[in-house]
Amino acid sequence: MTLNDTTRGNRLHIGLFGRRNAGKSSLINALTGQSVATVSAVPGTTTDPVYKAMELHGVGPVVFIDTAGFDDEGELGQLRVEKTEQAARETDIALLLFSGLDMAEELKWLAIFRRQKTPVILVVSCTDEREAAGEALAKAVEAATGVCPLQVSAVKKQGLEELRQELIRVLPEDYEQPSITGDLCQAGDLVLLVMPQDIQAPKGRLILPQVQTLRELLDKGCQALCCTTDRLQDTLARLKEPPQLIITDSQAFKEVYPLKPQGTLLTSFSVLFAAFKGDMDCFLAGAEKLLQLKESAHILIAEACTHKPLQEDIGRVKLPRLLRKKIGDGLQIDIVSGKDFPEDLSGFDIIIHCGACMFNRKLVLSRVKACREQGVPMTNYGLAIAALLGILSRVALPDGRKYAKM
Ligand SMILES: Nc1nc2c(ncn2[C@@H]2O[C@H](COP(=O)(O)OP(=O)(O)OP(=O)(O)O)[C@@H](O)[C@H]2O)c(=O)[nH]1
Ligand code: SF4
Ligand SMILES: [Mg+2]
Repeated sequence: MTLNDTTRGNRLHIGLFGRRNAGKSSLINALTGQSVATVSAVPGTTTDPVYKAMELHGVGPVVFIDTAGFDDEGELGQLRVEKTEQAARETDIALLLFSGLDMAEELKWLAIFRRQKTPVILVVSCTDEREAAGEALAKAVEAATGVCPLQVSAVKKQGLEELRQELIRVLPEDYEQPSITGDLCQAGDLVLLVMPQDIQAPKGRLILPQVQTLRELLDKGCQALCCTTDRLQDTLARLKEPPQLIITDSQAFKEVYPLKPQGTLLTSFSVLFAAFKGDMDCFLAGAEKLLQLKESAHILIAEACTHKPLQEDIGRVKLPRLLRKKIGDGLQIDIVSGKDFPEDLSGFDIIIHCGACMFNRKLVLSRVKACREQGVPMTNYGLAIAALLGILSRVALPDGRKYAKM
């Protein structure tokens, strides 16, 4: 990605849901003005979710998610429905397509979206084909749901502007992306980023949390200075005044903390992402719980990246090593990556999540909700590492938060 791109994780996710052949892919193509999704009269054309990022006038950077029909059948069909369910968890606004008078499935999904407080726009699709039948279906949908659906034809490009207006109308109020660095720095502040360029950072590139933070600092009017861990001492010595804030990779907390000038705040990329992508209160409480775990505990590490495990990988090697060192060798540690996340969390004593820069906030919050409902604590890499190193109370948290022993 370039510094100009909005990463997928920071875009409004608009998911399209409906039966096979409801016209989901055709509607995405009509909305984006491009042929991004395969359309055919054969039911079950779309299998895995398809993502299409674009700039939607009046809404901003969005990503449309085309999904497999939720009425898919058979063993493979069931797997596709599971992927559609996953897509629903990251959907900020759902477009629910009604394509027939038997609407039991659609009503079931409407109830799911309403339960997870996802705004839903009801759409009667292919109205050009049905003409009068489209009217009748719209009336039936209104009678069953209490909401008047939009009537849309992807082929004739009718109803698209009304749909865009409706998307603007239902935009979640709290959708405004929170800031990454919050009140920890302001325009004119010097911020030092400590970024160890180890094997995890792909050659020639910076990892996403670093890029996103750097971009925000530039937008804020801060002066951003970067160095690797081994250059930190030298970099600080060259400065006339200490920086307002040091943001380090959590893995380097131990080396950076003793070098931090007095009065300079210290935090890490993934501590910042705990608030940006997740729920800081939940993650702080989770970090506290982590310190109370016994050696017999069962821990789940969830990493959003699906890259092949690397030698000194944080989620697979460094964090488990630190956990075992601080809590005990007997710890049972499982690791999941990407969108995989168990529905049943009851066997785990804690979930430790990565910064989730690749995910949108909605998806992380759906995991937080699942943990809360099942009474399993959850924290993230940065807070977990700070807690295990005993420096959590000295790490700066955004937006006036203080770590208070809970
Ligand atoms: N007349 C008319 N036909 C449409 C319209 N939208 C889609 N179709 C047709 O309906 C069929 C299914 O369209 P798709 O867009 O592939 O439907 P889908 O919901 O993505 O289907 P799956 O991927 O199988 O779940 C195709 O033959 C389309 O040409 C529309 O607005 N009007
Ligand atoms: S592991 Fe998580 S925080 Fe790190 S780059 Fe991947 S998605 Fe982002
Ligand atoms: Mg399709």
